[in-house]
Amino acid sequence: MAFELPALPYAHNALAANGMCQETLELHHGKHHQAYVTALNGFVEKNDALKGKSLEEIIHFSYNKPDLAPVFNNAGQHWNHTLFWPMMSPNGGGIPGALENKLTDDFGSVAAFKDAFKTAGVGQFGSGWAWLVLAHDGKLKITRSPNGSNPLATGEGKALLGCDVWEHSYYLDFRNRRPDYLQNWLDKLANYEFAEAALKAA
Ligand code: MN3
Repeated sequence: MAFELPALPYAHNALAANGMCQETLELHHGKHHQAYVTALNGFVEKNDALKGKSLEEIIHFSYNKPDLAPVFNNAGQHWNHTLFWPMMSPNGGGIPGALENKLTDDFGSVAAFKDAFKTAGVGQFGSGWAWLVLAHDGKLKITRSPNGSNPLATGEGKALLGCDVWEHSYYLDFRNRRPDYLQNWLDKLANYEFAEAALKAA
């Protein structure tokens, strides 16, 4: 079974009023994410060791193996983007009560959580991701990862929110202003309902 591009959970113009325009989503989903899926399928076709493995299995199998770096990067990016779309919402930015309590317990305040997340995203040199994860000790934690890596690969915990800080994610809307993109993402785009549901399911 070849991997497939998942449908966007909203229209391409649904996030425009919140700071992510239609053209960004058309290119990011239809071209960038599709390219990762196509490349990954090409690698699987040529490598019997990858055939029949789930996406998660391929990520674990290829992590930290230099000869499989292109496989890892494309598999990781397929996993990351599959989560990224539902981690945003046209009604984003509102933090439900249980998650707000947990953020306050573990970071001191919602503002401190946002500052830490933003710092991670700004501090990721070059391309990558900023994450809110539920770590193995039961605490929420901020991590960042380069390129196609993610908390699944590193074992840092369960991803509750992930923000793509590759330039293709924000350049049309924010040009070079990554800090402004991250602040807007946290305030208006992030789907905290998704994060709370993932927290409760953990
Ligand atoms: Mn991307």
